This record gives sequence, C-alpha cells and structure tokens, in this order.
Amino acid sequence: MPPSQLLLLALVSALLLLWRPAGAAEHAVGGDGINGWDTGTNYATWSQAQSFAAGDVLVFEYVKSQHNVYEVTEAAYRSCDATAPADVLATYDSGFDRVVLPETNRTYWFICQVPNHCIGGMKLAVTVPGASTAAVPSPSPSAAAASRGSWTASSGGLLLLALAVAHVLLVNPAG
Ligand SMILES: *[C@@H]1O[C@H](CO)[C@@H](O)[C@H](O)[C@H]1NC(C)=O
Ligand SMILES: [Cu+2]
Repeated sequence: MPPSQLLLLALVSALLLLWRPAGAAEHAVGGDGINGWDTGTNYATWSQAQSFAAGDVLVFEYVKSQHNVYEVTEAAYRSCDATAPADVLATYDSGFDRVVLPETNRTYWFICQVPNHCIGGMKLAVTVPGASTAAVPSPSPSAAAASRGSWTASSGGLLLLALAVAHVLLVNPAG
C-alpha cells in the first residue's frame, strides 16, 4: 500500500476514534445498580460530582416495592412533606425511572415518598446551570442540545478536511 493510502487510512481511523454521537448524558442516580436510589446514599455528594445539562436524563434504579420517586417543589423537598398535591410535580414508581431534565437554569427536587425515607436522606436536588453568556437570556432546551452537538459538527468538518487532504495526496502521490 502506498504511503498516501496509509496516511488516508490513519486519518480516517483517527477521526472515527474521535467521533462521538451528540446527545443527552444519562446519570445513574447514586451510581449504577439496583440500589442506586436507596436510604444509604448521600445524594448531595453524588449530585455535586455530576455535571448536568438540559436534556440529560436521571435514571433512578431501586427495588420497586421499597421506594418511589416524587418530583416535588423546593418547599416539599426541604420539609420532606409532600402531602399537599400542589407540591407534587410528578411521580414515578417503576423501579427504573428515566426522568428528563428539560430546562437550563433550574433546580429539580426529588424525594422518596415512602414514610421516613426522605427524612433519612433519600432526597436529591439537581441543578441544570443557566447559559454562561449573559447575551443569551434564556436558551431553549433544543438550543442547548444543539450546542452540545457542536463537537460532532466540528468532527464532520475535520473529516471533510481530511478527505480533501487525502484526495490531494492520492492525486499527487509524494512517494
Ligand atoms: C435564572 O433563574 C433565575 C430565577 O429563576 C432568574 O432570576 C434568572 O434571570 C435566570 N437566569 C437566566 C440566565 O435565565
Ligand atoms: Cu425510599
């Protein structure tokens, strides 16, 4: 194989290795496994170690008969009292619940509503930061998703560039 073709092969291989699909990250709450959402985990610590973006997905995994997931207001999160229907924004109880975080600049509040579990620490606050530039007042989730896809877009540009370079090398082989 001529050197120019080897170079082309190397370039394309490198780009394929760098290629990553754009898209939402998934966060396994409390770590992987069936006990990710339970009473023995510090969710403040877990949450601080994560970086959330609009469109990301929280995955709550737990023993279905033992726990549940209530998305609640901040007040209900702080008091661990979600008895008022107005404090409950959404409920999940499948044991494998996928919850999308659609908006930037927003904190989402979750508790387990089984008696005493929230008081025992089974509560999670997740903040999706706002846009870093003040020039964009309130980006839509789709705009945020598009900006997360920029790496893939630039990869596509790099691939075109590499193909152009390879084409020149193949038409005018140096070796
Ligand atoms: C973020 O939210 C707060 C309160 O909800 C609001 O005052 C602020 O203007 C928002 N910032 C952006 C960048 O949207
Ligand atoms: Cu629970």
